[in-house]
Amino acid sequence: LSLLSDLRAAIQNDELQMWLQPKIRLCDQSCYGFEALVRWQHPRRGFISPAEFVPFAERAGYIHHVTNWMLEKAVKTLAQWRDRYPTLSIAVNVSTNDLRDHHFPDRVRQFLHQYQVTPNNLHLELTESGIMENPENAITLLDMLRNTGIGLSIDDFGTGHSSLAYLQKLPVSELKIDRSFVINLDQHDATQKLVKTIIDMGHGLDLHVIAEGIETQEERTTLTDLGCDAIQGYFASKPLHGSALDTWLENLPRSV
Ligand code: G
Ligand code: G
Ligand code: MN
Ligand code: NA
Repeated sequence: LSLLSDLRAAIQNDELQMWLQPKIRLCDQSCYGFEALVRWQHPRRGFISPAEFVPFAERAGYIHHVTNWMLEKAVKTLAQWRDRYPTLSIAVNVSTNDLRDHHFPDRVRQFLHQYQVTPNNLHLELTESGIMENPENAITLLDMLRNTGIGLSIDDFGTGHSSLAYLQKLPVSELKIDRSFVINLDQHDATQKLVKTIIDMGHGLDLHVIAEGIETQEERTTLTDLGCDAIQGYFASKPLHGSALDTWLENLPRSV
């Protein structure tokens, strides 16, 4: 319970941070956007991992406050980037609980309007397991979001028991292959075949396919050979914040 009041205070006092991890195209190694990852620097307890407090906030019915905070931060950042980096996207992780709220698409639209940000610069990541908990409801909400022009990604793909029938109906634009398939991919022939099948299926559905958690050159080379579109992971860059993020952005070519 005290963690909940601390989280409330953290949101009020801006103790949360948005870290950004680059998403890199494999065709030319260019950066097209970032995934936003929440971090909590607690004044007494120190760093608290989202792996700990996100599930807690979900159970406490409080996750929408975290999502709202991240959405506003992401949209504010996109507004700051408008002139210098007009094509970069930021993808915010959305909880299954957020999808139960039918006002969610309106809240997202309000932020975009408030900060005058183009919808296609904002992406939302939804986990495969979250979508499949209530696919009919998810499709209704995702249709509303997609009609606004926001990009939608299926996160942690391959771990959430997708029905292929639903996959075809989901108005998503990107599929993110879960990190578990990528670990030492270069050394595992059977996993390579599986990943190739996922990539081909994604392309068959006109989806952009990105693999997450790439840590080595060998994993990147294998994914390039398998036809994957993009990667995210420590090999390209850890999540960035503050001056490290500024430096990364300054080193981008101007016309990305
Ligand atoms: O960033 P890290 O790997 O520590 O994140 C751990 C877990 O927390 C991951 O499953 C990640 O998807 C999730 N996570 C990180 N940031 C957010 C966020 O802003 N919202 C939600 N709902 N989950 C997040
Ligand atoms: O569940 P989700 O896919 O959103 O989780 C993203 C999390 O994975 C982030 O918290 C991020 O810190 C972490 N992450 C990002 N890249 C790598 C990587 O290359 N290796 C590992 N082990 N974790 C990563
Ligand atoms: Mn994610
Ligand atoms: Na992810």
